[in-house]
Formats: sequence, C-alpha cells, structure tokens
Amino acid sequence: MRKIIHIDMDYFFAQVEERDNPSLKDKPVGIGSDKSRRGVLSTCNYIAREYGVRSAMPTFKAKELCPHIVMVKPHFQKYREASDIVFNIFREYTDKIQGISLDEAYLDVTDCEKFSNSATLIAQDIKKRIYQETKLTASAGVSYNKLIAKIASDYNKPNGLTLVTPDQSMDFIQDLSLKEINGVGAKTFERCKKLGLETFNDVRKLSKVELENYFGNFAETLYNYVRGIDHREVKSHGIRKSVSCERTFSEDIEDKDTLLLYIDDLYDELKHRLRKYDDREVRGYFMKIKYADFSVTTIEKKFSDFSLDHYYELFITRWNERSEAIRLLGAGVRFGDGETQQLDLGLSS
Ligand code: TTP
Ligand code: MG
Ligand code: MG
Repeated sequence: MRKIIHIDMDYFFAQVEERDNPSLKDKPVGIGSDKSRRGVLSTCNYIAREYGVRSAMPTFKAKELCPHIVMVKPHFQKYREASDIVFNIFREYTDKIQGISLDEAYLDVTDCEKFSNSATLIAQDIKKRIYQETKLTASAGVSYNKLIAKIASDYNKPNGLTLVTPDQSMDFIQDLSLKEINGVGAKTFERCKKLGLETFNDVRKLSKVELENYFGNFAETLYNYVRGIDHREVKSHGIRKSVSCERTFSEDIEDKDTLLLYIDDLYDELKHRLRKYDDREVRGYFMKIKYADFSVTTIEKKFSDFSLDHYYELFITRWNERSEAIRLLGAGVRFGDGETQQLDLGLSS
C-alpha cells in the first residue's frame, strides 16, 4: 500500500498578500486587476468566499456580490518565491514530488523514513515547516492514493490535515459529488446528472458494461475511482513544457493577409487547447514558421498577456525580415517548470 500526501496552500495568492499587509486580514480580499472591465479574480480569501466570490469570477461580478471587497493586484514574483520555498521543503521528505501548480503537489512518501514512516506525522511536519519558513498555511490530505489524498486535502480547508485510511475510504467517498474527481469537468458532470448520477455511490451501482456504454474510455477509471481505487503514480517528471498548434498548408502561401487569417485560426485553436492547462503558468509565447525551402524559424517572446495581437506582432516582425512562401505556421505558449502558478489567460472571455 502506498502513502500519498496531497498538499495545497490555502487561498494562496490572497494569503501571501494578507501576510504582507496584515490590515487586509479582517476584510474580504480579491486578487486581480481592478482596472480592466474584463478582469477576473485569480482567487480570494475566505471572507470573500462567504459572499459567494470565487476564483475566475469577473471582477465586476465579485463587486456585485461583495461591494466592499478589497482588490489587490497580483505579485507573481512573491508567489513564486513562496512556492520555491515550499517545494524545497517537500524535497526534504521525498524525491517523488508531482507539482500540479505553484501551490499544489502530490508527494509519495512510501519510502520516507522520517517519523517512523508515519505519513500523518510527515504531513504535519511539512505543514509546520511551511509555516515556519513562509508564514503561510497549507492543507494536507493523507491517503493510499492520489484520488483520495486530493479530496482529503480539500476536506478541511484552511489549515487542515485529513487522513483517510483504506478502511475509511468507502465511507469517506460514497456521498461525495462526482465533481470532486479530476477529469469530471462541468460538461461531464452535466451528463452524469442527466443519467441520474451525482455521487460516487450512484456510479457504484452501475456495472462495468453500463459504464462503458455511458463513458467509453473513462469507464474503467471511473469504475475504480468510485471504489476508492486509483493506480496513478506520483509522476515527478514529464511535465509538459509547452502547448502549440500547427498548420501545414496544402500549397505554400505567400500572401500576408491569408497567413494572418491562418494565425487567427491557430490562435482560436490554441486558446481552446489551453483550457486544459489553466493551472499552468505561461512564461512565453512563440510562433514557428517553416518556409517553402523547409528551413524553420521560431520567434519567441516573454509572456505579458495572451492575445492575438502578440502573435500578429511576432509574425509581422519576422515577415518584414523575410517575406517568402511559407508551408507551415505554428503558434504556441511555453509553460513554467511545473511548480508554477496560474494566470488569467482571458480564456473565460
Ligand atoms: P487554488 O489552490 O485552486 O486556490 P487557492 O489556493 O486560492 O484557494 P484554496 O484554499 O481553495 O486552495 O489555486 C492556487 C492559486 O492559483 C490561487 O491562489 C490563484 C491561482 N489561480 C488562478 O490564478 N486562477 C484560477 O482560476 C485558480 C483556480 C487559481
Ligand atoms: Mg490552494
Ligand atoms: Mg491549488
């Protein structure tokens, strides 16, 4: 049996801001730009959540729900620094660390010898060390697999520590909403509801064959999950470094306006694909161009904000240097190293 800890910092960006400005502590606080009408909140503190304010909510909506919310501009550098300290603490316990975002990771402590290999004591100690070194609280879930450890870390936020042992796990999960499962997004959940499936227990009543009819490839996983079974490893490597989309044209294109239209297209597709990675920090954006003679060039810039204009700009800069027939165009973004933060990509617009 493995020993997995899932750690997630509490209202991370907002907690860092509170730490550095204690006058915020008794007020509802949202993190995000106050200026742009289209802005959304990265997160908010727990006082703001009492008003129904949530991550990714448009700022104007948050202000409707909570007119006295204090908006604070994000300071990503600070979040990254805090995150680096936290991840360095993790390394004192194990190498098997899977960073999910700046504030969240899975640790496999099956082979950790500290505290006589008690995962609960290890988690407690990690929380203590995090607080000592950053003055920030985290919540931890301790269990025998990733699925349950993650749900457990969310169970008693903030500053919680929840252990779920194998013999407790069925009681723990049976009435949970299927939404708690990574991979059951809003769409899948709607489909489940239409089938009369809302909780783990509802799904447990179905046979494998029935599940296969409803969920295809996802059936086996789901069948296991609702029984508290999850074989996924804590993967310390192989985090995706970039996402991009490409078009190879059936005929080389030399007309600038046509190429710009293809960039529109690529941008839309990229934006769509990035929805899956909304927990990753975008560090840069790039374009790839392959010319008719098969020579390839990549143009790249640091991330400021995600917009079509930046891709136009990259392209035109290059086009002014070399305007020749093109056989392939690509557009992409580069992510940080996995121990990263989330950014507003404007994907909700
Ligand atoms: P989360 O861990 O999802 O949220 P949180 O730490 O703010 O609150 P909780 O106590 O419930 O864990 O995300 C971590 C940080 O990532 C969050 O502080 C801000 C950022 N973030 C975004 O920028 N956009 C988002 O949509 C989400 C969900 C998070
Ligand atoms: Mg968090
Ligand atoms: Mg998180």
